[in-house]
Amino acid sequence: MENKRLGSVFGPLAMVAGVSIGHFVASVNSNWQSPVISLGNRIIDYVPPPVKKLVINLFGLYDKVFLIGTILAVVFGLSLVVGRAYMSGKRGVAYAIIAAMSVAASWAALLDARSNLFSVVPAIISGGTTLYVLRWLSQQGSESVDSGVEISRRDVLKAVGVIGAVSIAATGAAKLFAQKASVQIERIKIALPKPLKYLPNPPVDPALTTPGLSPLFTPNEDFYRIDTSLSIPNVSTDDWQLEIVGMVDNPFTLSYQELLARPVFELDGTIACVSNEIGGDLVGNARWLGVRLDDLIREAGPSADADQVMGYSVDGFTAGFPVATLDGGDAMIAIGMNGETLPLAHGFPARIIVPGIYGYVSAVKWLTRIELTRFDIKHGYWISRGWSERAPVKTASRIDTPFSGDQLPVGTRAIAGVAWAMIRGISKVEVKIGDLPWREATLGPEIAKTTWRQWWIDWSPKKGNYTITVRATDGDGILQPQAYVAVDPNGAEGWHAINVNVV
Ligand SMILES: Nc1nc2c(c(=O)[nH]1)N[C@H]1C(S)=C(S)[C@@H](COP(=O)(O)O)O[C@H]1N2
Ligand SMILES: [Mo]
Repeated sequence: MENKRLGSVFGPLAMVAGVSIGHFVASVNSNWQSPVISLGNRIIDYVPPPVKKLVINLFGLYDKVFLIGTILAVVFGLSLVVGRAYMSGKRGVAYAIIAAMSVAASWAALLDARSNLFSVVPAIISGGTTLYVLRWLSQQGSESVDSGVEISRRDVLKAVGVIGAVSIAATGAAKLFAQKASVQIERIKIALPKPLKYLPNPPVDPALTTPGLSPLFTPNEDFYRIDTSLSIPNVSTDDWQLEIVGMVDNPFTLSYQELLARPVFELDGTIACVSNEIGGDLVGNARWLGVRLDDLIREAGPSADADQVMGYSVDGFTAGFPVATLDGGDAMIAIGMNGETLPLAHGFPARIIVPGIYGYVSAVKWLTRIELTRFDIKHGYWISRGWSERAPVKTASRIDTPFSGDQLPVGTRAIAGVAWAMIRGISKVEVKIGDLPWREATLGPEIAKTTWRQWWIDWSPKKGNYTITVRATDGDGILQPQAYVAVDPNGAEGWHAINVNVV
């Protein structure tokens, strides 16, 4: 095999070894991050909002897979160049590219929220490994060329390379999983405190008798997940703490045990993502358990000038909402979700839940700091990216069943769905089928004004094509606006309509 072609094998092999070693090294310290993940996080930070939107639209929930895939593809491309340059004697080019990649990964690591100077270690070891393996492979390669038993030697070499790389990657992954598992085990062992007063048991769920209707409470496994984090932060409660700081007279810090020792209450609350399109499913309802946020802030003695409560995540995400929201509201630091300790994906050990405000300006997961500040001083993560500073949840309604595009047999069925207008509540839902007048739907139980409400009507259609539209009226008697408004900058507006064919 000529040298350049050998380089096309050695370069990628060396890079695989480097990347997996970097991954592995990162897993030994919970504040370090795999270089590929760090780079991905920086891309998420800096990519212009229109590009981000395009990717999310194109790949939906797979946007992160796409991002990581793209990074790996670029790394692979560079590794080809590195290998071929190295094997054709242009070692300087190979060294320069590897060094540049190490520097880029180090820079990405230093900008990680939990970084310190040592956070560059995985990136540097990653680059060093790549170089070392490349040199080693090229020495083996030249031996095989010299000795004239090229083919078999080369095959053995490949096998060694592949097996080595795979085993290293496996070790790294195993290490990462082990770490995640330890936080999972810690989480499972936690005994949540009991609320002073339990909320009544939920009523019989109408979804049990209406196939296709969303359950009143969304199971944790099915709950939508939205965050900017490429890997779910594994936060051990041992080194977690919650600070209450900023424009307060008595800043203080709570450990997880201290947080659990405080009085807790239950809240039935629906949370929604501002990016939820009309008819979309970035919304869910849960019974949260947590500590009253207004009590904590009162204890800290907030300055009268502070008008914003800003939450900080361990991953650097921030979101702020008006201090005034606390008055008469049930904002909480949630530690439990639907009878379980808060799941890792939903912010373990603690997150903020503020009824009636979109998640991106309130619901900080993996919470570690609450700061009293001012809107004219600090902006949360999404504000500089073009989203509104204040974003109360807009009234919305959704048809869950039937599904748009369905072919349905003739017969009686339910048209059903959910409507929400946290914290105003829902007073009426109406359904329009074709040209017929609006029909008022039956409403499910109102367990709280902070939750969505299920609705349904019976329908016995003849054959034909039908457009079905839904609209809701909130607890203040205000009808959901009909005119379509896009999700940015502060939430979609418009009536959800579907088309079905009865055959
Ligand atoms: N740390 C962190 N918290 C976050 C976010 C994030 O990106 N990072 N996203 C917010 C947004 S936009 C929404 S809609 C909710 C979603 O909460 P869920 O994933 O539990 O459904 O979390 C909020 N909290
Ligand atoms: Mo969101």
